[in-house]
Amino acid sequence: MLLARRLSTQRAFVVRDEVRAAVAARRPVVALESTIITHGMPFPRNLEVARACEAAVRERGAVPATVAVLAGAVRVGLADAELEAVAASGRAGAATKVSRRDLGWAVQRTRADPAACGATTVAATAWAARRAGVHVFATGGLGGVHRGASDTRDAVWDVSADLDELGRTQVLVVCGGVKSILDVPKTLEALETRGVAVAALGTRDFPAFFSLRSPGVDGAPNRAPLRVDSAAEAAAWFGAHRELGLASGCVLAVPNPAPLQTEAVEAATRDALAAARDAGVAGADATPFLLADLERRTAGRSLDANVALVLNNVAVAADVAAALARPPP
Ligand code: PSU
Ligand code: MN
Repeated sequence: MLLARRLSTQRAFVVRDEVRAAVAARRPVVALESTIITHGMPFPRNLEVARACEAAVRERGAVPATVAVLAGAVRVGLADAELEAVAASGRAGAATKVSRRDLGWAVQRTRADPAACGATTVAATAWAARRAGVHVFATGGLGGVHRGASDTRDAVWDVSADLDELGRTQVLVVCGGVKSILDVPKTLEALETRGVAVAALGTRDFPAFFSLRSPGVDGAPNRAPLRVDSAAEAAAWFGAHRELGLASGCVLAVPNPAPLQTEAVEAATRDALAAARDAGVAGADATPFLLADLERRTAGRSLDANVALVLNNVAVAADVAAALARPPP
C-alpha cells in the first residue's frame, strides 16, 4: 500500500536525470518558471526566450530546470521537445496557468489530454524546485497584491499565492521585482509579514519590472528593504538564511537592463487596468490580459523590456547558484 502510494507520487513528479544528478553532486542548478512562456509572451518569441534562458544558465556552468506540468507529471527539467510543446501550447490555447492549488488538477488533466500543458507560476515553480532540491529560481516578476485589493467595492481581494508560497519555501527567487501592474508598497508589506527577505541588486530603489522605480505611498520611489552588490554577496546572504534553517524564501530583485521610463509605464498601466475592468477580467486572467494590453499600448516596447529583464535575471541567478555551490574559501 505504502509502496503503491510512493510509486504513484513518483510518476506525478518527475525530475530530469541531468537535474537530479546535478543536485546530488551539489552542482549549480537554476529552476525556471513556465507561465511567462505560455501567458507572458507570444509564440514563437516565447520559445526563443525559453531556449535562450536555458542557454544562458548553461553558459555560466549551471544546469537549467524549467518546470511545467506535461503528460501527467510535474516536471523539473525539460527536454527541448518538451520546451517546444510548452511554448506552442500557449498559442494553441492548450496551456493552463498553474499555481500551487492547481498542481494536482493539472497532473490529471495532462494525463487525460497529452496536448494539454500546465504552466507553473512562481508559487508552483518554487514548490516544485524545492521538492527537487533546487534552491535558486529565476523569473520575470513576482505576483503580489493587486491594485484595489483593499477596496472591495472596486475589485476582488486578489493577492497572489506567490506570496504565501515564498513565506514557506526556502528558495531564492531572482526576479525584476514586483510586476508594476500590482500594488507595490502593499506587496512589500505582505512579503515582510510572511518573513520573506527582499534585497535589490546594486541599488536601494526597489526595481519595478519594466522600469527602475515605482511610485510608493507618498509618491517617493519604493525602497528595497536590503541591498546586495554582487552575485557572491547574494549567495553569502542566502547561504546564511539557509544555514539558520529559515523556512521562508528570499527575493533578489534585479533592475531591468533595458528599462522603460517610469511615468510612461505608469500611464499605460493605468489605462490597461481600466481596460481590464471594462472587460470584466479578473483573477488568474488579470496578469496575462494586462501584459498583452500593455504590449499593444507601448507598441511592443514592454515585451522587449520583459525579455531583456528575464534573460538578465536568469544570468544573475546562474551566477548566484554557482557561488552557492562553490565551497567557501
Ligand atoms: N510576470 C510576467 N508574466 C507572467 C507572470 C509574471 O511578466 O505571466 C506570472 C508569474 O508566473 C507569476 C504569476 O507567478 O504571473 C502571478 O499570477 P497571479 O497574480 O494570478 O498569482
Ligand atoms: Mn490572483
